[in-house]
Amino acid sequence: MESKSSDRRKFLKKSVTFVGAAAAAAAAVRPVSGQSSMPEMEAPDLPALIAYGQRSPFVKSKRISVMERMSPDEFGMTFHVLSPLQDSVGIITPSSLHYVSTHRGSYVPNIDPAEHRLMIHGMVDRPLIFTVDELKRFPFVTRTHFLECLGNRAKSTHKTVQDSHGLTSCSEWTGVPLSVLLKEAGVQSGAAFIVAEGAESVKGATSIPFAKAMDDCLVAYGQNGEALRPHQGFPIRLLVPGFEGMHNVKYLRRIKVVEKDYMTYNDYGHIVPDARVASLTRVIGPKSVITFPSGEQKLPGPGFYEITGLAWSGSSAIRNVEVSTDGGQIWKSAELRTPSYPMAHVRFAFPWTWDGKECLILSRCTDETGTRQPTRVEAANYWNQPDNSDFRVPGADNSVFPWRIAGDGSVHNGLA
Ligand SMILES: Nc1nc2c(c(=O)[nH]1)N[C@H]1C(S)=C(S)[C@@H](COP(=O)(O)O)O[C@H]1N2
Ligand SMILES: [Mo]
Repeated sequence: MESKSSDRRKFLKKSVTFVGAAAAAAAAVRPVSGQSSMPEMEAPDLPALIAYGQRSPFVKSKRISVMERMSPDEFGMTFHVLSPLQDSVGIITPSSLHYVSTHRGSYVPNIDPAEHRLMIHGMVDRPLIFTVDELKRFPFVTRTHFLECLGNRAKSTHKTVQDSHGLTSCSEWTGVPLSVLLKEAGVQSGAAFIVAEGAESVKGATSIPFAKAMDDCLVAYGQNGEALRPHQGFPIRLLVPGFEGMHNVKYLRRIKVVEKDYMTYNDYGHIVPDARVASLTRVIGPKSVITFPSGEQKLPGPGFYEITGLAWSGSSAIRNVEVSTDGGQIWKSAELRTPSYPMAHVRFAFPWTWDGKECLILSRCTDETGTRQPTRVEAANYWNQPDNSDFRVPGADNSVFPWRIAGDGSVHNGLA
């Protein structure tokens, strides 16, 4: 504990140095002789900025933590940090802007990878313990996948798309297929689930069906071309493509092969009397949201715009996205502007001329299994709920979300 808080102080000190450098860089802009009037960037700490690149001081996009969702639970706190989707382009979330969901407050373990181990045991012939370097010697795969927290549900009080949908992000992950490691250990017959556990105090444990563990799960050490970030589980995390965020155990240290679904710290949240709800909490989506124009942005006036946003599904790739600019009466196909990978964000765009009148814009998607994202009315009907805008969709909320564009071009939550 001693060393952790002194590490945190060191970390804080370092980030202060960087903020200082960035501020100095912004202040020190001056015209360069002989070259138009383009200002030049200068920083006292230029070697450090070269060693590990930083963005322009003019770019301000940032994550925000949600005190509202700092939910006290039986064991501590859950801390949520939202990704600024309103500023996103393409499908890769920069690692520094990836959403964060961590139990026990904002605590992030500071793990020395040389000391870290992953143990695979339980119903296996050969219990195994791997160092991180040993894991890296196995054949790797690199795949693009989204993560989404079950807490990602829109409310009428949300102002921006960061508030309403900021608990999803998408990265290119590199790691070893979990199936390779499980085969190495020799799984015994009767294995039905795995229990995965993290190294920090609350352990972030979760139970995952064995078939999923053998299908496409990864023990990931790489994110967007470099090592995982501490907030994403450095040095290794489990990646369970398409499953609710909670199953993607960070700081992964133990996998136990077991004969049934075990109750863990995380799984207790899934004890629900309604089997229909329980069955909807594991696999995410299909889901989409418009990121431009979105809440608190403003269209300068009537004319041409591209409506753009993200779509994703926990069970396959996205096949198509439709956009409505009249509150859901007419739906037209949007264009997919990036490759559509299974269990990944895809970016859609919809060329549009705004006539300057108040309107409601929405998007909905269909995945490769043919499942279409439900409107809130469809979801309300399914759950026999009154169709009011603040009805809480049980399980994962993948309902269609509206933005209202006012006559002055300002954009507002369409549920409000
Ligand atoms: N060890 C550990 N793993 C964890 C968690 C945690 O608190 N501890 N949080 C889970 C939850 S609830 C989510 S939504 C995802 C979030 O991953 P991210 O913080 O990298 O976005 O990690 C999951 N894995
Ligand atoms: Mo989560």
